[in-house]
Amino acid sequence: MVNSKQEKLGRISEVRKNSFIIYFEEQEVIGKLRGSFYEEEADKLPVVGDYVRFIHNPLGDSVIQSVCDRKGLLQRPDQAKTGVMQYMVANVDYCFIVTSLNDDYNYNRIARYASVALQGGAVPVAILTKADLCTNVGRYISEVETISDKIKVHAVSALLNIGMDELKEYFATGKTVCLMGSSGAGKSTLINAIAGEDVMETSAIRESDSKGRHTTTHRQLIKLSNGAFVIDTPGMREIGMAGTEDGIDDTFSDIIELEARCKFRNCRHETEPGCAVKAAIARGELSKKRFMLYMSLGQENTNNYAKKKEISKLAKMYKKGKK
Ligand SMILES: Nc1nc2c(ncn2[C@@H]2O[C@H](COP(=O)(O)OP(=O)(O)OP(=O)(O)O)[C@@H](O)[C@H]2O)c(=O)[nH]1
Ligand SMILES: [Mg+2]
Repeated sequence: MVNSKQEKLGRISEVRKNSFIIYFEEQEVIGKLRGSFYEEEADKLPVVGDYVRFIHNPLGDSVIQSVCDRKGLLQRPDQAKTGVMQYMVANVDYCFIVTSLNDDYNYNRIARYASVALQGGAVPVAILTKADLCTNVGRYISEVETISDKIKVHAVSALLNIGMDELKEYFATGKTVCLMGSSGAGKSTLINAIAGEDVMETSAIRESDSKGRHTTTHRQLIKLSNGAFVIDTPGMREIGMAGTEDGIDDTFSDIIELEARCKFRNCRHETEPGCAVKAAIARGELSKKRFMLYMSLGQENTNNYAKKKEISKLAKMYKKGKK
């Protein structure tokens, strides 16, 4: 019988193959899951950023008893496209969508990340890095601002300390900032600049194709000296849509409002009369490119949902067959 008084509250800073690193009283302790954890659903297992209750063992492995209720969870479908979700990080206040102002910049990708962030309860903040290498920063900022009124945008150069002061408001005591984006975009460099010391390893991008070298290999939570938390993540090229319906709706909430004004409730915005979406496009109030993006993200999300249901049905049948 566990004496609940012995339980301590910590925060997961790293997930390893067979163990977890728990941030607790300014130190990091190694934790393992209590045995019955393995019967739980995958989304109940601890991820970086989770607050956990655990029995502290100063002499060896501590034992994680439970995961505290989450304020939010950032997730994505796995890259193998099997419909399985990958639970990335929990309890994030601000999701920095880090994009460098070179070939990495991609309008659609920022919208995808924003949908995942909003779905997971985080504010999406587009950080356009390497502003020192770009001559038309203003154009990029204006373009990102058109994606959604929910996205905040900043252009910075961590190397030349340009625009960095604007970011300080996000790193307030007790807040959690998670950085996501392509390898080589400058996520770890930005964290080092904010922390004022080299807490993360960084390395130059490849000269041949400007791509990063996947320097950061695992998700890592760091506590800054003022009590703010920051999570560095390995570079991701793409982020798929699955279970992201509310996040997409939130990103494109103006289009949702327009859809509600269509004459027919099931309007497909194609040939139907009284279509408020088409009228807004015709008046120049809604860009066709943005509307098409909204439609394609929604479609991808629906397809992945259908795939996930199909896979879980097959898995259930397989389990039954084995009994
Ligand atoms: N010119 C310029 N280079 C930068 C800036 N920020 C980062 N870099 C460079 O970009 C390269 C990649 O930076 P990292 O911080 O390692 O990139 P990352 O996003 O953490 O990459 P992964 O860990 O692989 O995901 C390094 O050579 C940095 O010096 C910037 O503001 N300006
Ligand atoms: Mg890195």
